[in-house]
Amino acid sequence: MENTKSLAAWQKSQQFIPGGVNSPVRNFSKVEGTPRFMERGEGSKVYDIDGNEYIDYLASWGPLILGHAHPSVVAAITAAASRGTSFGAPTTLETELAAEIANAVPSIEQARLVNSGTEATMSAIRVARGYTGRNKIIKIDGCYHGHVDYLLAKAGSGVATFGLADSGGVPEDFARNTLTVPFNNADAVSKTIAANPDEIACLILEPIMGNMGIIPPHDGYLQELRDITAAHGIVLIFDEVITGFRVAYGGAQTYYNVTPDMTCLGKIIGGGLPVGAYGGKRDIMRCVAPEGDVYQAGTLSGNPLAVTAGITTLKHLAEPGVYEQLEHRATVLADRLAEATKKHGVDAWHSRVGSMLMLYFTPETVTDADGARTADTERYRHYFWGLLERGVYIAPSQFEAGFVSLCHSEEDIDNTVNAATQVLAQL
Ligand code: HOZ
Repeated sequence: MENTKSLAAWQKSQQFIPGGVNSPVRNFSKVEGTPRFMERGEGSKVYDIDGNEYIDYLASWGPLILGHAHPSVVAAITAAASRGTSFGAPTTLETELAAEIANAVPSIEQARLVNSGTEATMSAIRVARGYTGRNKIIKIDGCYHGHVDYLLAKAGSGVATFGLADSGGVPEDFARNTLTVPFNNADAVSKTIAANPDEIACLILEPIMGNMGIIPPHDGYLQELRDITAAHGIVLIFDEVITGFRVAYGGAQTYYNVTPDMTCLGKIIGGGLPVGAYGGKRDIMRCVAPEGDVYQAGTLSGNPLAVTAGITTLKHLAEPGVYEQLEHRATVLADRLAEATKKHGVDAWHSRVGSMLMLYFTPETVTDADGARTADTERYRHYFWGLLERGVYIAPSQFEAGFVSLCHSEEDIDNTVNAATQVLAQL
């Protein structure tokens, strides 16, 4: 496969951008090779600057549930741009998006729109601390909540990909109030609360882990967390930046029927443009300035282009049958990949919830971050390159997720399974 233009582009980008990329895992260093520089996307496909076509399961790391350059999203953004790209003053579009989010997500009565998932989690935790008057927080080993200083302790995604315990540049004092426990272990949460009585402001987690591959919660785990946190006046925050509007219109909290106190969103609600949101019940959200004393602000927050892309995307997702179609396509893909690994005697654990999936190269069932860390990343590297060379683009890390969009056709799934079967035969 031709990649001379990507190679030249990467050599140049490395002169001016650290690692040549604006987000670490894009750099391909853990799968060793040249990152592909993308030129355009259309539906289920992306095209790099050398003219190669790929069936895309990265989906810009989750937002593109409608596929690339969806015509109505593009038309809506174009029309919005012609009216002005930013006002720094309220627009009715922002209320429309916040209202639709409140309508869809059980825990949200009010939401603040921000520019990224990182801003959403950082702000939600500040609100939880302001609301409770407590400092400590509990996070889950392997959950990734963006690059907030004190949330980089035992984080997933790029931090896990690069094998970092945490991040440089974060003073120990900043992370002192972050207590970490394993996923799918409610006892560990109870013990941590018991050891820190009346000191925990919030427990934040991805209800389905999506930054160590895909790790679903055990039956009853989220409800146990709900009960424990409620009993101790601790704010339960679901980071649904990945799962929001992905596994169900109302997110994982609808899928599992467990309602947290606060929710963080991003990705899909921006339809491929930068947006995040955090929200909760009114008695918590009234802590936010100017009503309350918890400060949070942003020049481009509620940006009309991003909000328009989000509203248009949500309108499509609200149509009947959408989530059934996603579930069906993803199930067929995951089942056929499982058959292929079995046929070729490759030890693999296939994880899937809705249209999110990951294949781990391990014979064990993965139930937490430690389990995910046992996966054979060298095998994943071979699998990744084998697929890329056959025109299938998946995350360049075992510790990320794959996404099926509404644009993936049966032919795409067939071609993907055929490519994977060839690669697995050679592993
Ligand atoms: N940490 C992000 C995915 N989990 C990576 C985002 C990106 O590189 O675009």
